[in-house]
Amino acid sequence: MSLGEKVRNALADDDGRIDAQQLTDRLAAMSRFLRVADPYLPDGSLVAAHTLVERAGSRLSLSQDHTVVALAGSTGSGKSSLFNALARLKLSPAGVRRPTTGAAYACVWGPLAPANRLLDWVGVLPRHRFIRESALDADDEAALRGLVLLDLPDFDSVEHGHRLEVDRLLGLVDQVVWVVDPQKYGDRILHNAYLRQFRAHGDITIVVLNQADRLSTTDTEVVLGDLKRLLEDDGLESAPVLATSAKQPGMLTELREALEKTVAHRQAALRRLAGDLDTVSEQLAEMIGPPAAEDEIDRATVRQLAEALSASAGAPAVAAATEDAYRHRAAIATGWPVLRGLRRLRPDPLRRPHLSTEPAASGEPADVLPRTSLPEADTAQKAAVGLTVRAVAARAAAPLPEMWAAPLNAAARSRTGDLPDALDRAIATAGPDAVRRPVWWRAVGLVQWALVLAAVAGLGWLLAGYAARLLSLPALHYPKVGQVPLPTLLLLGGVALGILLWLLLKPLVNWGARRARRRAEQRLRAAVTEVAREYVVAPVREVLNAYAQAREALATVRSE
Ligand SMILES: Nc1nc2c(ncn2[C@@H]2O[C@H](COP(=O)(O)OP(=O)(O)OP(=O)(O)O)[C@@H](O)[C@H]2O)c(=O)[nH]1
Ligand SMILES: [Mg+2]
Repeated sequence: MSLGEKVRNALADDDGRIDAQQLTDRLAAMSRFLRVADPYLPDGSLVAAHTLVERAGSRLSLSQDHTVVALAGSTGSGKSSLFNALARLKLSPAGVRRPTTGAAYACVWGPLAPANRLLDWVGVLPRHRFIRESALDADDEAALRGLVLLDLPDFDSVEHGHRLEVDRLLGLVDQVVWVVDPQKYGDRILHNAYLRQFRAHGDITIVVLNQADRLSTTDTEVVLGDLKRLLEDDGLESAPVLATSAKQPGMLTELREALEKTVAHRQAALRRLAGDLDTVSEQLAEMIGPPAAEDEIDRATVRQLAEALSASAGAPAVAAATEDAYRHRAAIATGWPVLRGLRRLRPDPLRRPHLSTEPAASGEPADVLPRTSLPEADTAQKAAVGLTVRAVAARAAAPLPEMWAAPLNAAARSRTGDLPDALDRAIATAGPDAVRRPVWWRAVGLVQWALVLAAVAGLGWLLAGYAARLLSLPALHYPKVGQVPLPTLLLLGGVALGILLWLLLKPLVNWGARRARRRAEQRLRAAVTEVAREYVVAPVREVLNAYAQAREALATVRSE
């Protein structure tokens, strides 16, 4: 079979190709997922994903014309012997001393220079790198051009460092050929610690039963059957299983063909990464659940929060003071003028020191925001705020997977330290100075004065009459209204009407005072709700937003 035929055959049965662009898009989505989820999820949970994204980035930026295939297995299974036999050169020492290979060897089919950066990244010592290309057998070896074959140390070594090196390399290579021998093919460590971990990688795994030359054909069949059964248990039923011998070149044909196919497809690197991406994204799937609700934090929860915050910030006291102040100021403006003076002696409820919005006398800069000096929240009020803040977090976390509860709670509480100041400023701005003097107050005030003037005029007139009588001057003749002399009417009518007017207006004043309180309450509630949204709900929304983005990104990673 010519090289061209071989490649065509190989490509003909190449089903399920991985599209490089699609893989890159999925990896980009994984980076996005990590970027948004990283600040909120536990450190340990994202390590595998971070490692994969970094490794994939590096591998894809390096030569995709090369396929890195590792020969892995237990000590003495014949990895180095197979490596040499495939290269048809004695490159890696094989022997009876166990373990023999301590650091990986590499053989590159084709020129070494283009593969050097890849080998630097994989981490093969420069003196352990060889090339397999000669003019003599050029055509024979041409089908393997692009193959970078690695001879790994043993994973079950008495040398601890060997296992670490094997584990590191197995994380980086594009394809693995597991080399087992007739004695140890059922090894527990091999199956549990290694093959099972590769179950997502059936498409880049080949298992060879080496040293088959030591078995009869029948025994080889029996062992192969047993090995396949074990591999099925490992979840690797799709991996090809071949019998090989490093000592008989004829027993390498199948393995060589399998490697030629791998090299021709140039798919192993992509498949490896796609398989890893599947595994990692499956693990991440438990961190993402249903979409976060549209209005994640319902009005009722926000209202409860605003109520607790209002109480803790003393908003009810301000509202009550607003009502009192309305009455106080109405009494001054519309009351019976003689009593107004007494009223004035009492302090305005909204001008009490604790509600004052004037900057303190301690020389604060003039542009500081207004603030009250209401008393600090008591323990019960603080506890109520704590509860409702946690309720906001719990409400948002309800539909989400468990691990989002902690970041949501932390977000809800992240700015609670700033809450007292913010609330105080909000109340100082929205609360006091709410009572504006209605026009009718002034009108009534004028009427009251007119009545007083009338009463005073009546009194003066009457006094003048008495004085005239005392001094035996000619008597004053008072005009009469009905039977009542006008001055008496002016005096009594002025006083009586003034008091009557004041009494009649009382319900109106009370109504106005209650309305002023309700308005103040509304304004305060709006201001406090604004603070609640900014300081508690917004940080929670930020986390929910990250969740939604992470969810969208993971969906892209998992779409195939
Ligand atoms: N008969 C026979 N002997 C083999 C075969 N492969 C390897 N051997 C022998 O098995 C012994 C171990 O071979 P190595 O190639 O050094 O084994 P290895 O897997 O590289 O061992 P480590 O480097 O220690 O991990 C050597 O004596 C080889 O000659 C084979 O296919 N058939
Ligand atoms: Mg070896």
